[in-house]
Amino acid sequence: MASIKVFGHATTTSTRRVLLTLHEKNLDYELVNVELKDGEHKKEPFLSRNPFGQVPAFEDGDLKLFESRAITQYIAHRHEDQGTNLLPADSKNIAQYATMSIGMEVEAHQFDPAASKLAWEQLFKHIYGLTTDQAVVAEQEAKLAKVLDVYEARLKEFKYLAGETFTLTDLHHIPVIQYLLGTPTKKLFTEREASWSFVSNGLLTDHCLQGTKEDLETHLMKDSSTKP
Ligand SMILES: N[C@@H](CCC(=O)N[C@@H](CS)C(=O)NCC(=O)O)C(=O)O
Repeated sequence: MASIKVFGHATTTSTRRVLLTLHEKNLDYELVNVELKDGEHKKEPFLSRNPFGQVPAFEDGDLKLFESRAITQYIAHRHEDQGTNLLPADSKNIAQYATMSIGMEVEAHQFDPAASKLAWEQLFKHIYGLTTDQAVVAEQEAKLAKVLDVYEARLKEFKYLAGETFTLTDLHHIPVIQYLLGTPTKKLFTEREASWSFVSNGLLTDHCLQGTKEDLETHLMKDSSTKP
């Protein structure tokens, strides 16, 4: 039995952030499905894992964690010498680490709020038979475009968002970008040359969740009440 357990739902971007990290590290794990449509995340026993009632939660032996980005950092450090290195080239270099941290904060607080709302409006609402609110899409695309302009300038200078090597900063973006590429918002990436090269070459060819892509599509088709 795997000592690592992820409590979450395979369609949600936060759960996928953790699954992707485990894949990059070639680690065995068990995904314990938390059925959001039945409200399992808002009651016990899940609330004992995350009192805020959001997926994912995580267990490695006696250690219990929640917050996807804290979990990915734990995995990246704990298994630093295994699979893809997800930390700065010199993980003991505080300046390099701080640069990666800035990227992770920007993803969480600038990129993800707009990107997740766009995925919900255009992809998940569509699947659930709800109507996309185009005013929300326009508003969130304007916000996302500003973030991508910052990324574009950076990616003209560096291969990845935190420098010349792939790190957690880049990985944290992948789940929602994979969703957005199936929506008209894809244009925000394709019309920015360096960003599109980064997404289409660096992120999605080398580091996407190949192993569970089909599972994801299956889940999306059959489960019609799970928010991203
Ligand atoms: N900051 C949290 C966010 C978790 C989160 O928003 N999870 C969503 C799925 S992506 C969720 O549980 N949504 C259901 C809800 O909030 O009721 C993390 O990164 O783990």
